[in-house]
Amino acid sequence: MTFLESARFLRSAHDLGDLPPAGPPEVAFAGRSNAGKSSALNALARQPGLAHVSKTPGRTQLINFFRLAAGGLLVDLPGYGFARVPEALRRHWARVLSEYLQTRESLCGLVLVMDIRHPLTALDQAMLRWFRPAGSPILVLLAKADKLSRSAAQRTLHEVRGRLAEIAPMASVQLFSALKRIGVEDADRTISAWLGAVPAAPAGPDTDVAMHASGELPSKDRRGSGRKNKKAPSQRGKLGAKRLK
Ligand SMILES: Nc1nc2c(ncn2[C@@H]2O[C@H](COP(=O)(O)OP(=O)(O)OP(=O)(O)O)[C@@H](O)[C@H]2O)c(=O)[nH]1
Ligand SMILES: [Mg+2]
Repeated sequence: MTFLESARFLRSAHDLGDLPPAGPPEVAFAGRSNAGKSSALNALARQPGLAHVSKTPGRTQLINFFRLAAGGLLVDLPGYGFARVPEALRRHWARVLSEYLQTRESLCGLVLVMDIRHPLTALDQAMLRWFRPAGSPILVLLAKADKLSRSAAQRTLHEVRGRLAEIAPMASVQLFSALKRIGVEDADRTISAWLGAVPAAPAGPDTDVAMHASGELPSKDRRGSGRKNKKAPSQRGKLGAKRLK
C-alpha cells in the first residue's frame, strides 16, 4: 500500500471553526471549480470514490479532511470561480479559503489544481499570493492533460513554469491526468515527501512519463519538489487574512 492509499474520510468543515485541531501535517488541494481537485485526490489515494467527483461545477461545498494512517491529512477544498454560485456563498468561501491558506499552522504544502486548458486564472494567482508568504512548497498540477495533444500539453507546461518562476518561485509544476494516470507517481512522491513519508524526490525527468512514451525527451529543468517549510508553523498564524475581491 502506498503512503497516500491509506487515506480515509475524517470529517467535513463549513467554517474555520469546524476544522480539526491543527497538529499533523496537512496538504490541501485547491483550484477552480471543476478543475479536477477531487479526481486528483482520488487518483493519488487510489480510491475512485473517496472524494466526491461531479460534472456539476461547485460540487465540493465543504472542506473535506482525509486522514492518512501515518497521521497526516489530505484536504479537499471547495472550488472557486464558478459564476453560478450565489454571491453570499462565494464570499463565504473566499474568506474561508484565504484565511485557511494564510493561517492554518499545520498546512505544509499546497496542491493547486488547474485545468490545463485554463491555467493560472486570476483566482489561482490569488491563491498563490495568499500562500506564498509561508514559504511552504506548492505543486501545480496541470490537470486533464489528456484533453490536449502531447505537444500542446508540453507547451503549456513550459509556459506555466516560466510564469510561476516570476510569481511563485517556490512552486513546481507538472502534467497530470486522473483519467489516464499521467503524472500520478510524480505527484505522489512530492506530496508524500512533504508529509514526511519518503525523502524528497530528486529533480528529475519531468512528469512526462507520458511524453517518454511518445519519444520526446524529458525536460530536465523541473524545479525540485518537497521543499521544507522555511518558517516555523507558529509564524503562519501571524499572517493577516485578506479578502478575495
Ligand atoms: N478528461 C478528464 N476529465 C477529468 C479529469 N479529472 C477530472 N475530470 C472530470 O472533471 C469533472 C470535475 O472533476 P472533479 O474532480 O469533481 O473537480 P473538482 O475540482 O473537485 O470540482 P469542484 O469540487 O466542483 O470544485 C468531472 O466530470 C471529472 O470526471 C482528467 O484527468 N481528465
Ligand atoms: Mg471537488
